[in-house]
Amino acid sequence: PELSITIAGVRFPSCFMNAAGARCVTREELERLGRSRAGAIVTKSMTVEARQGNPEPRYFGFPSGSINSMGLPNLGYLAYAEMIPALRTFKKPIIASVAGLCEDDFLVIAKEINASRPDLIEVNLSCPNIPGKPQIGYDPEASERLLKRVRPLITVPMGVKLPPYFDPVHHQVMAEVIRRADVDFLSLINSVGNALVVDPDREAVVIKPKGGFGGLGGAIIKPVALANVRAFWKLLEGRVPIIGTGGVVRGIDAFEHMLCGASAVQIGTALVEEGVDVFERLERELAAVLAQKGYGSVDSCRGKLREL
Ligand code: FMN
Repeated sequence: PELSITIAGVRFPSCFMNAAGARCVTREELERLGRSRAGAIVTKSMTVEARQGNPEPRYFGFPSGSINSMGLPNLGYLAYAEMIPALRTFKKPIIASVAGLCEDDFLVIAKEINASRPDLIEVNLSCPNIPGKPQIGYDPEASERLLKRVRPLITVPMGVKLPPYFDPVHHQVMAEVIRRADVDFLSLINSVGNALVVDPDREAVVIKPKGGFGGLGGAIIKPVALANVRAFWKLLEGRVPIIGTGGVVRGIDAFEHMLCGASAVQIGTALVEEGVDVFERLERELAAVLAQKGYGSVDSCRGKLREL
């Protein structure tokens, strides 16, 4: 079966790629993704200044998922802008993930990173906004204002990475924001925020920052991710391509994302846990699922989820 796909006119040699933040911070990690079977190279979400991130331990993996509070450790946008031309030699799309600690940061980074010509830009709205206000993605007015300001600065396809929503009204409101903002693709979902994992033996939290609170990833979040992919697919009538992210651990998980409407999938926790060999395994597993079900390509099963 054909596992290559196209998003916003850009061809991806495989529908599997890393999720922003998973083994994609340093030049060495980005080059390893380049040499791997990954269908794209997605950068760590970049901020204006380089950041060390939060104190360790700040990531903890357990059998059904992961929790993290990394604090956006990254090299700063100038380092990624310099690196992107060299990463082109790997002949796969490069997606620059843009973050910011305030709205104006996004504009500074978007302008400069756009000039370094990544193939696509993913604007990460799961970022802090004004203290006392929720992350930008949970503030529809702030999201719309930001996207309207950043859109004219970006000449490559612009995607938006959203946090999970848990209420149909929130899906509707954000789908309207996306519709009005001329967005070329969506990445859904970021980690399920502000969870708490407890180790009963040690009677303790498992990560150091924020008293143990952090974002969940991995198998346990798959139903939340699928719900968000499906909700936005339906609300936007399949007109905005979606990269499904959340709980893809086996090939069958990717197939479920595609049934819900995803064109491609990103791998976070499973990549952190398994390393870049995960891509070859996922391709093999998805190819077997598609072949067994008689689908000739990823494209042919997209959105085909049956309702009862
Ligand atoms: N998402 C972003 O948009 N930007 C980031 O910089 C980022 N850093 C992450 C770092 C780690 C260690 C992990 C585990 C996740 C990070 N995420 C980040 C969220 C992932 O991209 C992904 O949305 C989430 O983990 C769900 O996917 P999963 O179930 O495959 O882990």
